[in-house]
Amino acid sequence: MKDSIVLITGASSGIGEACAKVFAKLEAKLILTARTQERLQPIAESLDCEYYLLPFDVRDRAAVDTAIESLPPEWSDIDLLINNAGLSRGLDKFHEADIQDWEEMIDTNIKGLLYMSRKVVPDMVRRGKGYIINIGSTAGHQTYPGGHVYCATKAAVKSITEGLKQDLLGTPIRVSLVDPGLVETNFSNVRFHGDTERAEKVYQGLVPLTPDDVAEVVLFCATRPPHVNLMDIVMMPVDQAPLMLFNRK
Ligand code: 8X3
Repeated sequence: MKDSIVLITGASSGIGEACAKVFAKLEAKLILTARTQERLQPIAESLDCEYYLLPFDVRDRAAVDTAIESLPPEWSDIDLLINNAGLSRGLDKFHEADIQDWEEMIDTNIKGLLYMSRKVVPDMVRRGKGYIINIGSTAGHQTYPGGHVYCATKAAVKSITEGLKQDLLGTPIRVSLVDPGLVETNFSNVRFHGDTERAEKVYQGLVPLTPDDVAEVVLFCATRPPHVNLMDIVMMPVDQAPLMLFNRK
């Protein structure tokens, strides 16, 4: 990975931040993106590697285009795009859910990932070099009560990943999906709009994955030989099994 240019969306916390750390250890050159520079700066300063900070909102298509176009030539040949930016909002029944929550999840998890990929992948194809790793979720494989739209966005990420792989067949570009289950980050806190007590309950009585666990798998994908394409890695804590509902109340 030394000197490879790795762009990570949502790099200011959780899985994105953990990815930055593991790729920095291998001396990759990191383009870290998130909505605000202030949250990226301290993370970047803790890394022992070259970095470039690119604050923008993946939900804003024009901002995505401008940000990528603004990269200086020495940073513009992106070797690995990690589409990590994503969130969940709400766990209410479908007929009681806040439509604004839906908009935010669809705009970030689906449209943001599409804008980023559509902007970055053509150049990878032109150069005959590149790799896209999307962060999905076990929620893309199973819908749980109150999960309707969040699960749908992650199912969309799975479909988009497969579609991209289909359409890149015949090129050396690789595409992978990493689907984590319960990972203890601020994910649930964001989902419950800052209700920390409720968020903590999600992980009570079990040992969840850590962001580092997921980042190690992303790194494993990225360090396979060039002819190996890991398509979809579903990972969960030992304390989780498919179709378990947990404390999602
Ligand atoms: C995160 C996993 O099960 O909390 O995407 O939705 S879950």
